[in-house]
Amino acid sequence: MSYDEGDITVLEGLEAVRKRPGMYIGSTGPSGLHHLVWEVVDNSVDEAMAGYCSRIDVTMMADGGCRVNDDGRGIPVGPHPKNPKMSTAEIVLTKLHAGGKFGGKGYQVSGGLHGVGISVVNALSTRLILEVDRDGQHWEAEFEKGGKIKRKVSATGPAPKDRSTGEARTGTTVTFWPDGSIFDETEFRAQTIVERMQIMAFLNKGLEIRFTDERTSPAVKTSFRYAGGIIDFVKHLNASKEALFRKVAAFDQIEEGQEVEVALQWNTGYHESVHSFANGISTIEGGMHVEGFSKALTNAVNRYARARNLLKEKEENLKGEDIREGLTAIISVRLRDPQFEGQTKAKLGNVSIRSLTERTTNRKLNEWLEENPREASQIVQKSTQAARARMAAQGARDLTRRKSALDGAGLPGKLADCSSRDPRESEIFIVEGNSAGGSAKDARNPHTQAILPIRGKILNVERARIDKMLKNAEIQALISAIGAGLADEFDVEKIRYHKVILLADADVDGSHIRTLLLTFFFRQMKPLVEGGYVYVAQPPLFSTLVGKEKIYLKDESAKATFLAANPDHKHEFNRLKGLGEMDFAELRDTTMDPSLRSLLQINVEQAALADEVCSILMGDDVELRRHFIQTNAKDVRFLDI
Ligand code: 0RA
Repeated sequence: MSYDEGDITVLEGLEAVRKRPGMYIGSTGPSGLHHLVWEVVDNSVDEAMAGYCSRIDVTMMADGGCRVNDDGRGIPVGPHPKNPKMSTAEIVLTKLHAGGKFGGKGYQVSGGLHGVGISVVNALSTRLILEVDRDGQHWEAEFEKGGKIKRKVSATGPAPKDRSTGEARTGTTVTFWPDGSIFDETEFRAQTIVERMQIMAFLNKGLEIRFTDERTSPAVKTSFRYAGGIIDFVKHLNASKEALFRKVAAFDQIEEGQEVEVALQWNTGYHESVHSFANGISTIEGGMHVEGFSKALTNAVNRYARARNLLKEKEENLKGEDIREGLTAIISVRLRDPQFEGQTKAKLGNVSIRSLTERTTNRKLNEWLEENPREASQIVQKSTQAARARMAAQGARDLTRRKSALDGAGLPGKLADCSSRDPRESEIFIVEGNSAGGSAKDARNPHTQAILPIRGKILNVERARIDKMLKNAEIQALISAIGAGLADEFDVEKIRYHKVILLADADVDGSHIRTLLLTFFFRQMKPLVEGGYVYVAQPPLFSTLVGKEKIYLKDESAKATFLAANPDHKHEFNRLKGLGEMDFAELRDTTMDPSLRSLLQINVEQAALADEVCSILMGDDVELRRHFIQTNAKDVRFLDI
């Protein structure tokens, strides 16, 4: 085969991709590997956005390949206008930056890997097969070893006929096998792909995206198609929550090749869940589109509230954060040349989109509020409550701060503190119930071990507003004993103990209180969990005598192991009752003495799970609760450690 000048620059281009794959796909880890799939799918999505494609099939093949098939017009196969010796399709697959945007009139905007094109996928594959149905013919080409052409584009027969219309079909199929000498791993993860395909289907109204995993037997099939687009996305996100009202507000606007689409609905919860996208790429750091939206939302709701006298003249404006409490929103924009900025390149920097999003939201949301007065007043009411809670919380925080300023005077009465002032050697036991607290005080080492008894079940912090939570005596005692503030103001440098140990019974109530406390730490003192300062004590269930020595066995399985190892054991097993009933020696030897006890260090995943369990178990949605307990029975029990 002879190469002309054009061919040589092509090979040099793809060689550059192989030399520095990170420059094109971010990394050679799992994220980079999946980027290959996104790139190919994005090309089909572009074809759908242009109005010519209604279905995309993504298949993970048993031999490790990935196939993406669409029913678009098919990549043009004829000679390329600027290089008539080559097929356009061949150029698309071998030349960098020759994606769908050449020729001018192709696409207005494009997703893609910020536009790197399928040639990057070809460069990073050991083999790639292109099939095109177009002009009544079926065309094929094959590439190997990082994009070298093996079979030139040629017609291999007629295009298959559409079953219902009898007409020749059109479309593109790209099948590729990622190069194991480039990627750390070449195995695609089904869940990663399914999640992304669902989001793509939400963002592209009416587009059907099907996923088949042929690596399992039988093959697993999933399919997504949303007639409502991002309206369905918002409904989906709110499905497990209680919506404030049924309607979803939605609007869009196209202007000078830029497009913005917004859908929003409130739920009765307190979290803000605003998701934004630019050309189908998630912008988790937000950016100009989110700024414009937030500003206009705050403005529109305040203006409405003033006009209807729902907000009195002397009252302050509602703050953005008050209005966004319980808000679920999708902001999706499309633009020609997206600028991704920020630490993880996930923040949209294009200033022009801020103005479009802001103007559109202002005008359309205003109209929506006028047309939906019942819902509008519910929004204002919820925002007003949030504002009140915010002011009350500020008051409560100021109070805690003043108290701790009085040097130690803020320590709760119930706390039996340790005498050491060195946090590194100090421990605090948070003990369920006063009687258990009493035994623990007897069993402790008063120099390094502090005891804080707490009574009954503390408030469920997930569902209570922060102001209510701060009024709770148990929570107040906890905050001042730990001594490092809370939420945004929590300063892990100030914690008074490097071990915060939860000590509760091994029964259902004990498990419940542990879950609640972990939720509180996860939500309000996250660095405490992240730093590994939170522990769960694990008092044993059994004791028995070996000669004169009392030994302890953690649970049924430890008991079984012990019996298997000591078949002649004659002594009875004593089932230890609740903490309150352990005598002081039992408590000391099993739970408090650092050389004998067993502690479980809690990590963020465990705390997050507790938080999730809490929010679902305490939620109002009975169906969801039942479903969760059924499907996660193991995890719920996991919290019974
Ligand atoms: C360039 C021009 C045209 C279509 C495409 C590219 C195209 C590319 C891909 C990649 C995957 N699926 C695709 N479908 C189409 C338009 C050609 C025309 O005018 O017919």
